[in-house]
Amino acid sequence: MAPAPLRLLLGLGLGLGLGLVPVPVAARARARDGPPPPGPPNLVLILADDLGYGDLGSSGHPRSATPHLDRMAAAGLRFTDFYATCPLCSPSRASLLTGRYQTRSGLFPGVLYPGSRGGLPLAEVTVAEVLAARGYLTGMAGKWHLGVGANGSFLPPHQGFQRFLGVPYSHDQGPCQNLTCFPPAERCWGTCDQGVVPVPLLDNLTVLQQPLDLPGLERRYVRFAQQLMADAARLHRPFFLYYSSHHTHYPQFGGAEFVGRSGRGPFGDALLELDAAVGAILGTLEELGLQKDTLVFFTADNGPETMRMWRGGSAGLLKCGKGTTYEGGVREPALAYWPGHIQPGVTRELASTLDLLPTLAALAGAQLPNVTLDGFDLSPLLLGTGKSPRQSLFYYPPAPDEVLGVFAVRYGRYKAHFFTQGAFHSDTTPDQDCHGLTPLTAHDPPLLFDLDTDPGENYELLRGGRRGEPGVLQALKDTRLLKATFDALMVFGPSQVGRGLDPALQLCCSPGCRPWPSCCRCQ
Ligand code: CSN
Ligand code: MG
Repeated sequence: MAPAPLRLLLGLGLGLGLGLVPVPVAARARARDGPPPPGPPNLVLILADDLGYGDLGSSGHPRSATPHLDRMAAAGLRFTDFYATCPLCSPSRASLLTGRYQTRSGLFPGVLYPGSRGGLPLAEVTVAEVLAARGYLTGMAGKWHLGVGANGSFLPPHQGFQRFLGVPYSHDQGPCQNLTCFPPAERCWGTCDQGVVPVPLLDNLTVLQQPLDLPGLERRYVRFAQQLMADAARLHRPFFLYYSSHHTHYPQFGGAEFVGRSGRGPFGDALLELDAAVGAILGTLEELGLQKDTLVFFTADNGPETMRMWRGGSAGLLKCGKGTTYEGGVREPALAYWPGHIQPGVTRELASTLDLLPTLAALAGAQLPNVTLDGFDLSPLLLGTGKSPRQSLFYYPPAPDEVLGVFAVRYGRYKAHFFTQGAFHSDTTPDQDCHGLTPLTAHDPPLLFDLDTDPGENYELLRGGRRGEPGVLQALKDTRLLKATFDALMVFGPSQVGRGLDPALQLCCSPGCRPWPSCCRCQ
């Protein structure tokens, strides 16, 4: 039983309609007009890596070549206010796949490394498991970054994915001077991580290549995706494809037909190859006649790594990037495309990667797991029959702390920063607030911004001329209450990253070879 002050807070929070408790998911959602589709829809979730809010043609980048994503944006629903739950990879992906903040599953602090003992706990229920239980053929291509474990016990085949082709972590988490990033023969720029095994490519639980061939990687992923879709069509089964590209994470790479073609340098070339993969997936759906039976959703895991300068992404008009709880760290492009079911348009409703599991489950008519979910069913928003139930969003830093709690709260148009901290990933921007040497700072009262009139978080409300506006003091009260309530209710799971490293857990294609780890090489 919660203590009396907490119960009061909770009552107030719920009474104010602050939306902390997910609404029950309706049975199968249907489009308002037209006959319902013959069966559960196919679901394709495409995730980019370290892609910024300002990186797509449709989000205003003057030199990005993203014709297929722009086509998805024009013919689908484009979100302006869509958020990841953490400005780093492993925590963000844990939330995406479970519909729960990463603090619950223990995916913190920072990210997993080759040899990490931890991983996404098997007791967590992933969206792949939810959909597999509903009869979906499930497959994943690309970057996992949720653990390897002894005998690969944390890998995707143990988390609901019936087929897997991909890499267990980031492609900079191995010695990349051994990798060819830009064909015909240019080596990677930079050195990446030393003293660990070369980065492996896995076919389910087996090492297929070590080190992986980066220029040929995206093409392999596309072929895997096309095979999965064609097999499902032949078997008359609905499918769930999680296409988790390494683009546009450092170091940039691309197939020969993309290098030098974008007009935006190595980053643009990598993005061009990702865009072509999206085009190939949409093309295959068309060939199979599945376009109107398939929802394709596109977003990214975290904001741009500006420390890579012109080789990194762009948050556009948003402040800072990867590693920070400013908007640039977590607000992402997001597109929902489903011809005949989702009307073309733009939505300013608040939404998050947390909402994907409940939304996809609703569309599939699948059972929700019997756990605390932090996501909401957005299917009415997608299908044009309602609004987003989400009113608030909580921002955790890469290393969350039970005492400090969430760093920032978004409620409606307002955002309050209770703590801010720079990040090395966000170095080199002109704004010093973003940088790695900018220390953790508490703000009381919080820094308050109106994201509708000031998405760049430039003009603080309480210390500026807008303190007297009626909404401003109310927003201060609301965000304080939301933080207190949310932090009091959050239960941190044991830290998975904190379980440390066991070098023997690093994947090696020739176990027992010497000199380890550089001998782990097989083609
Ligand atoms: S991430 O990038 O995996 O996209 O978050 O490749 O925070 O220490 C982040 N990190 C390697 C990385 C290390 C990454 C870190
Ligand atoms: Mg990332």
